[in-house]
Amino acid sequence: MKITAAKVIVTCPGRNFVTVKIETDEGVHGIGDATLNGRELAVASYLEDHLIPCLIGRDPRQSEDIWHYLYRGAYWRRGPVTMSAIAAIDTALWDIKAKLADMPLYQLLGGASRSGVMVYGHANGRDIEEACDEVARYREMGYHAIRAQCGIPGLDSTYGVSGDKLFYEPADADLPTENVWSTEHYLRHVPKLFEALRDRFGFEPHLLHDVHHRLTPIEAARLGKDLEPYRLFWLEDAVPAENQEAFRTIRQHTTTPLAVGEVFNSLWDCKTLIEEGLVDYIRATVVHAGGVTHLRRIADLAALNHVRTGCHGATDLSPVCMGAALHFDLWVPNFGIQEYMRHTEETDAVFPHAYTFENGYLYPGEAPGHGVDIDEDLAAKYPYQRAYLPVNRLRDGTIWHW
Ligand code: GCO
Ligand code: MG
Repeated sequence: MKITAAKVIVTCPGRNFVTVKIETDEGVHGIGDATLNGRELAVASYLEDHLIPCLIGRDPRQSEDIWHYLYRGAYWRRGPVTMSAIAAIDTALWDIKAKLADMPLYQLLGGASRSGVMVYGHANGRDIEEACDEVARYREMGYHAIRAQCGIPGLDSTYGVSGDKLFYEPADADLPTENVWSTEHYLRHVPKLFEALRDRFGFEPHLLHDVHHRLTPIEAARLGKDLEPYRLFWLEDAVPAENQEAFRTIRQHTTTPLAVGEVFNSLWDCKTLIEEGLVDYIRATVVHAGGVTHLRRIADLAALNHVRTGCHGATDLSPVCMGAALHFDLWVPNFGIQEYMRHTEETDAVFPHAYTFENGYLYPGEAPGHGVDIDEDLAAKYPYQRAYLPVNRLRDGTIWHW
């Protein structure tokens, strides 16, 4: 069996997505997500100019060998562009392999370890009251786990708070927009949000919060402590995580569970965090962490150290990534939770998929492969549009983490 053709499809049904489609001499094709928010064309070029020429003629069933060929063969290892490109090919190859076996991907990985995939949704409001009302709306939709963010008095805008509630989209402009940040205002306000949420909803719903890398370790330690009475499911991305050892400071001071890793692209990015038990949930996902082949290695190391998975699932991860992630989630023994930000109707139409939502759970479906395809004619109607994530500045103008 041979790979006969492979191509990259860039489409913008409301936001940009990069998809790889691999075709074979047996008529079976597979697709993989290669979207890297705000840097989409770099991955498209990496695929078209550097990886696809190496694929033609290879046996698509040798996904393990192809992964190492692309990873080690480049000499230049890791990094988000490289790993998203490898991930897309790997996802497409697993899709092909499962279709050949006439099985949903989760069966090929080892079968279902649970009946459904618990997901969390995003509730946000301009103030505490609006955020509480949004959490109520998610409860009505059936969610058992909800991430809560709210506006901070004294700041015009902040991460995670948007006008369009269901389809929050941070990559919002042709050139980066600028937000203003104050750690002091934020640290004073966030505990009040969770106090109000627990007062209104009790301790039954899982509540999560994303700091989006904005604190220093000692500030994060203080926030974790302040939030302990409200029993968060997790506190996410408390500090930028290039320096894994920095989490030791946070860990020494608080029992609030910690999640990290949506920007990680390899096992090496989280090795110390996992081996020292410095976090509770690892957020790496299929598209940015080298595909199913590499993500399962991360999950296996995590399992040895009591760390569970919590795959990133924002709208910039396409339905193709979501489909593959759900098969992974249904199988992975140390599953924690899956993020689920809904895609727009336009996006869902371009990517017909087998997965479904019911009562707070997603189900990957029983279609052979990962269950997601691309309507190429429809995709062609939405040309690429440059879009950037915002940048963040302190009130004196200093560039800060976003
Ligand atoms: C999340 C993330 C996203 C990111 C986005 C960047 O937890 O869902 O932080 O909102 O900002 O995916 O591309
Ligand atoms: Mg996040």
